[in-house]
Amino acid sequence: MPYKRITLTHFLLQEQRRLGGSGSFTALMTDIIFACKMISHEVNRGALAGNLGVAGSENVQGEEQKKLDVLANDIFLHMNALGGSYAGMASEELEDVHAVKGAADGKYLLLFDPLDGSSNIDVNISVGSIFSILKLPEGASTIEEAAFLQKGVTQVAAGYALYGSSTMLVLTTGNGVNGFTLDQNVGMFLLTHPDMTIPADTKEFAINASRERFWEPPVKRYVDECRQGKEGPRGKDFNMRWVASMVAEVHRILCRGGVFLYPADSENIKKGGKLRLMYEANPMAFIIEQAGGAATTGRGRMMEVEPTALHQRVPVILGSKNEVERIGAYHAEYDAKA
Ligand code: P6P
Repeated sequence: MPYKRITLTHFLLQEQRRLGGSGSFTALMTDIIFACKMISHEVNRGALAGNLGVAGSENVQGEEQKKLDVLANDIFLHMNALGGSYAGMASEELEDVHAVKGAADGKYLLLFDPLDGSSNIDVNISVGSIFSILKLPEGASTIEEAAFLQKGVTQVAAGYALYGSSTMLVLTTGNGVNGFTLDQNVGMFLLTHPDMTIPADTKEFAINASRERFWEPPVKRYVDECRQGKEGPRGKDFNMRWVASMVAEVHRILCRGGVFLYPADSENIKKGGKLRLMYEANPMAFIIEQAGGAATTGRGRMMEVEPTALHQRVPVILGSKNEVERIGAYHAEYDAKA
């Protein structure tokens, strides 16, 4: 019975009482919740609202922006400035950090990818928003890039909204992972996936196989062994998935296990990899670890990477713990022989 479920707002209030919080954390999330609801509405209207297609501009990554990329970014910036919790924000869509005017008591920083996977929008495949919350460093008087360059282990909270067959918001505050589904009729996120946990083993891997010619040998070894199935060294058959929307891949892994790889390769290594550390890899790593999985660069824990630039890219390997550790071992064996 839907009215028997707990709302995200009540869940946050319970968390706040449990943690003895002052209430600022619930306020932090309130703005994000509003932003995700508004983006969900715009994504769901799609062509009817003239929201499909390109915006005719490029972002800081040199990627062509979709209309919904720009709209989602504007929604995140506007809604999350209203509550006064955030002293500053950083977005995949903005070159520089964004100081929030008038946020005198803003103690937090918000980093986000407002619409991840936007190449899927025009073909009606799931997209999502990813967010990460950091504390404003003590004594930071102005909002500069340096204030945002904190390791993933310092995150206060992280989450994503998935605009799929249903709209879901998945969140961790460092005490496990919980999933909430948006009831469009009453406009509330309701707890539907409490204490999400990733199985340590899996038979499903996700990688963009069109890049095989660029892969490093340890990645090629791992994927080849999976493809050999039960006749091969793994002794079991594997399935492959690739949605080209990280939020959708991570959600699938949270729901049924799996491993996601976007490794550094001979073509993207010049840029450090494909995915961005601060607002894609780190928030997803926090969520994955809190659900009992693992998240690495292939050569070290993701959340221990020392950031050097706001938009820096990293190799990403995350998901079922035993698979991620196996891939790490293959990298270590390879490096030892190099
Ligand atoms: P490719 C989307 O652009 C994204 O940042 C991730 O969401 C996704 O996993 C990846 O890039 C897809 O990359 O090379 O398959 O287009």
